[in-house]
Amino acid sequence: MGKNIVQKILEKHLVEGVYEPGKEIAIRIDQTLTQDATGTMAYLQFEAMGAPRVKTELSVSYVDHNTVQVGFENADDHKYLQSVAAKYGIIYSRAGNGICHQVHLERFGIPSKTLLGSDSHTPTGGGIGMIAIGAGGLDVAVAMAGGPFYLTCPKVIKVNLKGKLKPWVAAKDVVLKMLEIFTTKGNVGCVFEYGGEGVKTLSVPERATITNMGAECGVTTSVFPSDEITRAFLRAQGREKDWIEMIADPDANYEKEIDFDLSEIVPLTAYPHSPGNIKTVKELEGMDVDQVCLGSCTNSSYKDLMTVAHILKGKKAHPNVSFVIAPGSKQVLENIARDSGLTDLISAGARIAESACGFCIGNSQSPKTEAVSLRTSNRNFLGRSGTKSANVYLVSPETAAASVITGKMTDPSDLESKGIQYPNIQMPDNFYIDDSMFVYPPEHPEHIKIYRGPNIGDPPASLPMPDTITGEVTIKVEDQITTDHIIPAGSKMKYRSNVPKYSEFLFEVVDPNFYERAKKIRDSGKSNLFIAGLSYGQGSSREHAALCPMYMGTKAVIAKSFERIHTANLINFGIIPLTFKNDNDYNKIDQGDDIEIPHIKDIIEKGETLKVKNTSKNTEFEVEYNLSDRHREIILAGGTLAFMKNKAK
Ligand code: MIC
Ligand code: SF4
Repeated sequence: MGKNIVQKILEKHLVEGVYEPGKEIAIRIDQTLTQDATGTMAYLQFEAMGAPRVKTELSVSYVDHNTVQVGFENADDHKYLQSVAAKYGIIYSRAGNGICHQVHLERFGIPSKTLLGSDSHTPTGGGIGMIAIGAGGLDVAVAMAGGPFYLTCPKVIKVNLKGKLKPWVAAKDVVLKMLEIFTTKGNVGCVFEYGGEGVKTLSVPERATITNMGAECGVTTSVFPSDEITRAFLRAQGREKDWIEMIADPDANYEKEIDFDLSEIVPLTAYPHSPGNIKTVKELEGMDVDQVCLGSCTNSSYKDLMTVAHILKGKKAHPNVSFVIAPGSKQVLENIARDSGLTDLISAGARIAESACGFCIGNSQSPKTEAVSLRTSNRNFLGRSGTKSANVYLVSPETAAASVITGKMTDPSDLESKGIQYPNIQMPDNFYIDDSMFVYPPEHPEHIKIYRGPNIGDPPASLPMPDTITGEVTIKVEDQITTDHIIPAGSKMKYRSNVPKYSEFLFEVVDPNFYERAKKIRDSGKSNLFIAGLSYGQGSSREHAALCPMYMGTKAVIAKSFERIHTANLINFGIIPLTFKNDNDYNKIDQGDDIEIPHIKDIIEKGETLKVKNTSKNTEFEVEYNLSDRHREIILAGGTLAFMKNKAK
């Protein structure tokens, strides 16, 4: 039986277990990436592990999230990251060089390698034929120290692309269609592998848009073959030597296969407040638009920006629309400047923001109250834009451009009736390349002192699992609670290195009184317990969604189901993810109920049935835990760092 791409790459990197979907395996990681918002904690944890230098083939530390620098905190963190990178053999990508995923694709991605990144959109690298996976910072720190990455051996779903996109339809519309088909839940443990004749019609940045937003479906990663198109992209990046062919065998086996006709796709949008809420643009046509934001790691490539530049050439942004552009990288910005696209965009009235995450993470360009904001980014969760009452719609660059002109949600194919032809931008044969914003580590780092500003605190220590958990339900939440609900980013993100301060914002968007209540419960000696519905912990890789609850004394979360990265983060910080055996028990428990989980330590050790007592209601229900032996030991020790320390003794 032939092999698919996922199997080929994973088997080559396997260090523990056997390749069998559903079973835990461990793989060697060739490359890592971190970004500043998750990076500070990842490197503090890396330092705590005591490794003298990173052991990967390549590790890069990007600064792209917290670049607004209101106050000293961000700049302090940047300096810390730069000094750590120099000391431990990591390439440092300075603020202004661009968004980690876009830059990594351009300068470092290599087909058939493994990449682990402390950001959920690391699967962008799948566009170039890598197995690129998002994880919590602690898992990335372990990989940098030479440890393997543990994951559930994935079920591979083949997406057979045929046909060709029509003019005015984009890769963004393809992945929005994927979200309509697969939704944002129920895909944990799967990988999307793209194949078929249609693959040849998509450039690497288009493929990367599709793999990037696979994260919104909750899959472990998505991957495209590495073919002649990949080779041409690497050649244009001056890196043809990095190319290697990576295709599935003709008789490869898959868990499931779906056919996907590119020529049938029409412009789509994800309406508030989930990337899984899909409608056609036509259905919403005519809706007034207040803001249009172009950029983010999903759609900020040369092709994206040049397409918009050509559509807007000689046009002006509608007076009611605030039009913002954050180019994905310095390379993109420089190339569109050299090819005159930047002039057309500025002339149309674009507000040019830094090459960084910017608006996407809500740390700038928050829209007005109740605004309609059209964004080419990947997430439209409630409050993520920084304005809770705003309504964010995710769209393609083409739809964004059309709506900039009209001031209304507009299907871009309507532009033809206004005399605007589809630009059909081709990828350049050679990009203008300047790597001067990377700082390479010295060979002899002995003299380097790590800079620690007042914003940097030590990661809090966790406690082992107690014999019995005695706690109170601090909060009961519904289905599809994202990490943006659990701990907001945006303007609060500057406290990532200061866990006590950042914890004050837990669940802020859901319940502003959460922190005070949790503090009272913790100070009374009880544990804070959370109850949740389906797909808890969707979205980002931010480990603070587990780390801050750990700091508040949380030892267990009970949900109907969990998402992959968040599950791993909970375990890393000694919090046990429990699922209801009977989903109906969710309805029988309320916020404020006193809960006891008797003999939890003993029961987990023995792998026996776990029961939860609701002492307020005098009821009892069963919960399940799906832990490998290694997970079990980590949970009992109180988290991965404690587990590693115990092992080293
Ligand atoms: C996001 O898009 O939500 C982020 C901000 O990039 C996060 C990482 C973080 O919270 O720092 C992600 O996607 O993992
Ligand atoms: Fe940055 Fe947005 Fe991409 Fe996250 S999704 S890495 S915040 S651009």
